[in-house]
Amino acid sequence: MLKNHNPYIKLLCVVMLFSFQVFSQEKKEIDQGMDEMWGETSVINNNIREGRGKFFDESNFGMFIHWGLYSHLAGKWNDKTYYGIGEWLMHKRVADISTEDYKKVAKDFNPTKFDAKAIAQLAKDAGMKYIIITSKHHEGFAMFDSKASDFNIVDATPFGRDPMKELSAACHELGLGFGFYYSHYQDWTTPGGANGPTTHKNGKEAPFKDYFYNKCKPQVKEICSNYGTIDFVWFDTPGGMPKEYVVELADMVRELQPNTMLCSRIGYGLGDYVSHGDMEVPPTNLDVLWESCDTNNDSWSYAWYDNNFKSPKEILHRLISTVGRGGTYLFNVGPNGEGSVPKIGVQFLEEAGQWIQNYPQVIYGAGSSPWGHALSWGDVTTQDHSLYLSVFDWPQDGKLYVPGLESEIASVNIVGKNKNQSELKYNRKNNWIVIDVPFEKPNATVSVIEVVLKTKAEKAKVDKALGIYPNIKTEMLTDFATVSNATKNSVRWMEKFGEWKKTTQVSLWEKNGKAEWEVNVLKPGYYYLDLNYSGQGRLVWKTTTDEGVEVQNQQAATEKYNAYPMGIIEFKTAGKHTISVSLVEGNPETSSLKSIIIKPIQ
Ligand code: JFZ
Repeated sequence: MLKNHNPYIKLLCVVMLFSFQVFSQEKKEIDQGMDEMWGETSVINNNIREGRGKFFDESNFGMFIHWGLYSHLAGKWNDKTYYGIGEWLMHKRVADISTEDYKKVAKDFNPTKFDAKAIAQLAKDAGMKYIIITSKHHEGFAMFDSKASDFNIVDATPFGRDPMKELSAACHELGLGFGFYYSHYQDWTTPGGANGPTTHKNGKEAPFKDYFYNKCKPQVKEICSNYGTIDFVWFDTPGGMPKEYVVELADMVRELQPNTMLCSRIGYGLGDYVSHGDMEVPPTNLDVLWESCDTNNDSWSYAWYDNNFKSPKEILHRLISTVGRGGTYLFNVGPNGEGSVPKIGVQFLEEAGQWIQNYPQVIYGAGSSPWGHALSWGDVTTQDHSLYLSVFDWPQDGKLYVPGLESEIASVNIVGKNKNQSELKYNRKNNWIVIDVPFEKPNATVSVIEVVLKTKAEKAKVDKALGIYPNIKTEMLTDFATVSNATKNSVRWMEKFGEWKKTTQVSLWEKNGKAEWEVNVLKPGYYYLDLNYSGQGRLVWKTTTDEGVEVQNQQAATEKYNAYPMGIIEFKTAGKHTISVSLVEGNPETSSLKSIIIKPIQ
């Protein structure tokens, strides 16, 4: 199964394949339906940063677009709203629309407000380097001119134009990269497609190969032949697709578009980079080519009720942290049935883009954080000799604390200001750097401090232990804990349909079970201690330090993770310490620890 010996890829694969766990019966049923479809998508055999991989590796920010017939339905069928990811509306677990009824919808789809140039310009203004758009999603409707199937936007709708021709041209004109999403395994309206009709119109059985040779392969040939250079082909949900078909598809794409990048969701390790689909940034650095796809509100495709748009600051936070973890951020918008991108989403993207214009060095071509994880006030990206400290929570007391930085420093300055005005004073305390910063934040959204080192920044010498800061709280996830006589695993669950949440937790506590963290304390003294966990009834937890300090308390528990105050913990001396947590009373199976939080007392 695994030809690649990179331990991160193996770890990812193991986590993805074996750790799905869910909470309620109803959720379990739905999850299994969707899990089956994913297949083995976290494995790649290629990990190329030069040649065709260079553009992807350096861009770090792209636009994803989910747009199709479902955008016209907008999450509603027969006057009923179905909440969750809108592009799944037709599916039997959502509105359960028949193929016949769904095909009729095309007659009313007329996105006259679609303006390819405006969308490409939006991507460019947002600081994105390419666009990847759905050419055909699971429901089978082609958003391009297709000879292989007349269930497409040119032949089946009053619109009659090929918007993909317009968008690919607009991207090429603006110097943006361009790529297609294509659902290669699932096709819910085509005989033989996964989750689609199992017989042809004449009643004859429809095997997968009929869909593959009549539609999938010819359509992929079309998208790889008729739209100029394609930088990405983003296949999705390989599920149980037999390997020989995936190989045949990959070979054809490589021949038609030798410079295209394939994401891992093609299946069988045939992709060039790993795609994470969790709508979130992983906690630790990954040393492979990878991307995190995320959406600007809750659904991927347009839904009439969904206006929970991520703020400009949230967009920047997720983008910078993704780059800090060594990845690329693919951020989705969902144009509506008329073809336009919802206004709030546009505004927030433009604001994020204005910030990036002032801080391009923080994003483009930037390397990962030498800490390997986020810091309590923000995150770090690197370029040559510079560490860029992006501060999301600006300190109130004029001090920015940087834990464990052991490399020699040439200078520290505020980015975005005149060089000689912006140099900052700093001093070393143990292995921390304490930077004197202005009380007023230099940038209203995200301020950036540049630490110029005497060595290459990505390879800076850093003590990776989590810092306990004098002026900001630190949440320590169980991802960073060493666990003994208990089980650490990754759990995923859906909230709204198709909206995945994920966390690492420690449960199944045995005798002497504990989760232990190594921390780096700058200032000795008292701190508040909270524990974040789920469980049943009331639980008693005990937290101890290497200095013999003990905090034990009882609090309530619910099936959702929640943070509860445990009391005050004391560090008697500065420097490295260990903190360990164990369960004293409560169901050892269901009591699940997610993180511990240490807060300075003010
Ligand atoms: C898939 C699609 O089913 C969905 O409609 C959307 O297009 C999304 C981008 O991709 O959903 C997935 C697939 C894989 C994961 C999560 C959602 N995953 O591996 O975590």
